[in-house]
Amino acid sequence: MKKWVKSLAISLALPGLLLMGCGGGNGGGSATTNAPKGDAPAGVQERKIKVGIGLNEDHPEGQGIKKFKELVEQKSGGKMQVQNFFSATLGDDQKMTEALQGGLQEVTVPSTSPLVGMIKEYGVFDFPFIFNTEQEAHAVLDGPVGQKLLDKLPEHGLIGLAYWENGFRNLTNSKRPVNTPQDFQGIKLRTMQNEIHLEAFKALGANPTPMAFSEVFSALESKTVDGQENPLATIKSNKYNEVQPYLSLTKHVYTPFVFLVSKKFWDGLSPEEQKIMKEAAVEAGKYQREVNFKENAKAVEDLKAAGMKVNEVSDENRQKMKEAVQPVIDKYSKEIGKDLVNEMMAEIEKARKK
Ligand code: KDG
Repeated sequence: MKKWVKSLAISLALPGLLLMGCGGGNGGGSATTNAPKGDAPAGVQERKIKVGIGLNEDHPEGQGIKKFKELVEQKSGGKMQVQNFFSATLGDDQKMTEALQGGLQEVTVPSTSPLVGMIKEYGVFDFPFIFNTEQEAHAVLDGPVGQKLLDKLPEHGLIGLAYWENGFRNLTNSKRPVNTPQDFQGIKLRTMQNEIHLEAFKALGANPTPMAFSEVFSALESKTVDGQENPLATIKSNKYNEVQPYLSLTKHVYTPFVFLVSKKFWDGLSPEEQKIMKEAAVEAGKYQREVNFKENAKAVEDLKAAGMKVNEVSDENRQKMKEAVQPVIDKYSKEIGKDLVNEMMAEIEKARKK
């Protein structure tokens, strides 16, 4: 595996808008640039906040937690100090989420997919081919459906403050371009640890293997698996082009990130400190979505320039893929609850009409 230079976290931030529900390695070292301690608002005391993500500092999510750091330190007069850790320095999503539940870490921002073992309703975001645009996804996440799912976190020792954006997932592999469902046949595919993804790719004829994100590059390099699927910004940031000749623009699933805070930590904060955390998470999330959209828009050309053979999947073939996975969507719609699924589909339809 190419040695990554795990750089130190130095965060950036800008003030933004407050939206309800909208919604990564410094080599283990702490940020070397902390906002100077100024006049802290009343009700704010010295706090240390460890933020860990699986993605790299150069990824839009890394940019997002750097912005979060600056916003929190700015709003608290430097009293609330954020320490960012990138590239799974603090462990993979599951380990960091458990660390929040145990009060050993304060913040992580994983995809919602690994949470479905704990909260099955998050599986609605793993249904393939239900969103056509980021705007549709934001309408669901920032509306009543997204909030209902955030409301299920506290009973698991977690507080969800905002949804950030991982984005539309695309397929890379070392075997062939994938245009039709038949092209998936026999591809050993790494997936997130999420049963809907596993069953959907089996229905398409692939041979899926669940695996933590931090193990993906070495599994591709050693040919343990033939392929993986992730948003373009992740494919680029993690240099999958070095071990994956083919990129197929399937846009098969839109994955959100969810900004998680340890409930043990959260419950010890004053109302003023909680307000600072919430505003910073939402404002940084708005910024992160913008950065992510721009990065994903330019990543295809960058990955082509890096040598990947890129194929667009036609609408007709995406429809055939959707038909192949429909039985999986039907099965999990029943398991999750048709009311929530129907509410989400209605939100999508409403967004489409705008
Ligand atoms: O910590 C990084 C993961 O949350 C995110 O990249 C998940 O998309 C993901 C994957 O493929 O594991």
